[in-house]
Amino acid sequence: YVLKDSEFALDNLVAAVRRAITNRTTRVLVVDDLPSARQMLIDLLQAQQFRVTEASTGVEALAAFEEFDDIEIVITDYNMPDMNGHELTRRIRHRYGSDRMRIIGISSSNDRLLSASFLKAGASDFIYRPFVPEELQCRIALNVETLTQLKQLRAAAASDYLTGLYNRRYFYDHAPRLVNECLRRQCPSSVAILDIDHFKKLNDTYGHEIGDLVLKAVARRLHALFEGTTSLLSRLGGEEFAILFNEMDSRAATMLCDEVRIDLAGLKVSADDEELSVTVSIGVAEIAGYESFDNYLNAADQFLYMAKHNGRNQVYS
Ligand code: GH3
Ligand code: MG
Ligand code: MG
Ligand code: MG
Repeated sequence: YVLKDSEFALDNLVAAVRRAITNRTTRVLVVDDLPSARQMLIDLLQAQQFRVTEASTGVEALAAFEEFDDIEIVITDYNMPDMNGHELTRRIRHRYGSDRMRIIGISSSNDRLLSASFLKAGASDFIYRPFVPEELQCRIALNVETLTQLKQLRAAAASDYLTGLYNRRYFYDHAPRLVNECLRRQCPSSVAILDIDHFKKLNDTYGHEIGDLVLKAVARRLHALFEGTTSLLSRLGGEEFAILFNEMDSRAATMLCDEVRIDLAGLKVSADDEELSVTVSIGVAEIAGYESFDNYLNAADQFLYMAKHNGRNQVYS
């Protein structure tokens, strides 16, 4: 499950938890050349509310991944005419790790080594036919549970606890890849660092909890401003946020950042019986070539320093 850049990390967390409670959305791909064997699996899975896609050959199975991007569990037979279950497993594994795709081998062969060789080929599990339905159900449930736990871990690792925005780790993991995609298409991209002005004073005057309220309000507003765009927003830490602007040169990003600055200056945060407001300073750097991503962040940081030095509440690029 890849977190979409436009999605709010907190929403993903909620979705992951929701999916933990119900397996209704899990899609299972059933691969078996024998129609009756396939149908038996399908009936069992559908009785359990899984969405099922079927394939009668390895080639059909691989094609199913083109059609459905939500397959998370594959149950595959061993003996099939075009490619056997091991080969299919290896090919699927080549594209999807076991943290995103669970593959369960199944066979009526009495070769006792088949289970081990399936696991070696990359399968997550194996079932010998004939099986009792409960065994299939338990093994599927365990594999769904593993996937759900991994999703929750990924969502938690990607999101900032206070604001629910993507965190620094997520930003550093994903921004360089997005930048390289832009550069490959010869599109410009820019990166900005936004920092709240005199935030320490706000903390000192009103207390840390009010400071947190303001941080959350700024984060919520930023999220609303960038939701559904191709920009990647994150909280780097403290009162600092980073924004990657895809397909935007420094001029466009600077103009947009100035609108953001003005918008945030108009934000009112109710705290006790006061209405608080803050200003922000922003440094913007254009990403011009395949230098390390850190260099561009440093450049944005330098511009931020200049915006502060020049009196704050401004954008510098
Ligand atoms: P400048 O205009 O130069 O940016 O000044 P500043 O006071 O905003 O910057 P400085 O780096 O001196 O202080 C940042 C403050 O942010 C210090 C720290 O206590 C506070 N801070 C960092 N993280 C959090 C947080 O999660 N919650 C709260 N309430 N405060 C935080
Ligand atoms: Mg077969
Ligand atoms: Mg600050
Ligand atoms: Mg700061």
